Amino acid sequence: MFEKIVIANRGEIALRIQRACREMGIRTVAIHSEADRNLKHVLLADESVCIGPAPSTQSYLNVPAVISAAEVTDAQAIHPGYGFLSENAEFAEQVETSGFVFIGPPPEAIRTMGDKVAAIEAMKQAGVPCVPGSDGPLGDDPAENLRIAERIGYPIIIKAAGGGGGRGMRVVHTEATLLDSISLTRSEAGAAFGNESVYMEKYLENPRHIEIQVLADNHGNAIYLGERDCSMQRRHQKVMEEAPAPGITEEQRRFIGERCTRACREMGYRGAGTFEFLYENGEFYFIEMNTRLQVEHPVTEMITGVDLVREQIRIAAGEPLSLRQEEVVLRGHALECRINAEDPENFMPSPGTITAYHAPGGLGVRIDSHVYSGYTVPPYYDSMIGKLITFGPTRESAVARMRTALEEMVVEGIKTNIPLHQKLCEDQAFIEGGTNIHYLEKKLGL
Ligand code: MV4
Repeated sequence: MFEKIVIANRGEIALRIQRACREMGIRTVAIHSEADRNLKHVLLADESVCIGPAPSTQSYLNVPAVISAAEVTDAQAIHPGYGFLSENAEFAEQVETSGFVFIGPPPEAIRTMGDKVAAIEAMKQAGVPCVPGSDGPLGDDPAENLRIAERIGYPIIIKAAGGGGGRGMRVVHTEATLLDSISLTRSEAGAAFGNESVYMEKYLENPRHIEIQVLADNHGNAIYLGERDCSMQRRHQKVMEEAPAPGITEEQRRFIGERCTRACREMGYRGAGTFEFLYENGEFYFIEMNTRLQVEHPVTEMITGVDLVREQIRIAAGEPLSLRQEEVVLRGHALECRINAEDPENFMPSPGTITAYHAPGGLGVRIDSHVYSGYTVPPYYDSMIGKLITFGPTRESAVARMRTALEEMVVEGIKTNIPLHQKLCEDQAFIEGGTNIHYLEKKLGL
């Protein structure tokens, strides 16, 4: 096992990774920007290295600076967390050519999944259900593109192969606007991702967003750890997540889970991964794969009892998965509210000093947060200041515990979206469960 790991991230996830390392007897190196000297995990780290100025392009995204930190501290591995360099295949490759272990999938898997056309092709090969579409990038023949759209049936969606997470897409309702929309999406994709490749899919009008968590090791083992429902979102930012997804049967879970793990084995995937699906009328349709640990991983941990960060580290060190598929047992229900430093009315970021902080607690309440009284939320990064996770034997009990915990939680000095979460916890459609990806935006009147 590794003796020392560099945590190439900040905030709550850096602390989450540090906690896993501590439990495993691994020393931690915190790397941080000039704005992050007072981060909780930096103060708790065995060693810390300042790698640059506040803007992330000059610190957390600076590949040579991150790798140098591993060199000067004589660490063996680098955990990228989520965001920043976590899905950068060139970074993963450079970590490995510099003689360190990248705690994540092989660079080649990151690269394949970063190209959405290649990702869909790999999934179709492995028998993972995908959205009916162009089966490859669109060419330049207008007549052919009109024929493809006709075959799929309107509405269709044009997506950039280099996009993902809601960037570089356009919905087309009639053939009148198809060719212009393809041209527009192409040029935007070229500018944004340096890749003009675009593809077409049937546009699903009212889907839910359900994702499958997988783990795969270096010994040919791959397991699925159930699903998460991430449909409660605004402008592609998830607001609340839960596991399991309301209404998904054991049969559906096994059907889709087995296809995901088969895909992992066929691709030689290694590490933690998430298969993202749209779910509509009882069917799953693959859209993208995330090759990193995700923000919402705790809801899966709560219902499975599996420490996903620990498994990531074990896998990267060449150890086998610590459990088999038959040992994955889903129990109870978990919810996660993302707590953001933002105005609950207009969603504007609200950085500043936290003058008072009281975390809720009790049975089935988990807080993953790096903040404390006196901590100043810097304006440079994501506005998420923590995650409030509740667990209970039933969805109802998890919701009741969430209401109690939100009421108990105190964050003063900055604005937070806690009032929004409180409203959601009283919302009849949320309480029933199973709302689609448009529900929150409609409720907010957007
Ligand atoms: C779609 C879709 C409907 N039909 N694809 C947006 C983010 C990216 N991961 C894929 N996205 C979508 N792809 C087809 N064929 C609707 C969305 C979508 C969405 C998906 C998941 C979560 C939130 C979303 C919000 C708007 C649109």
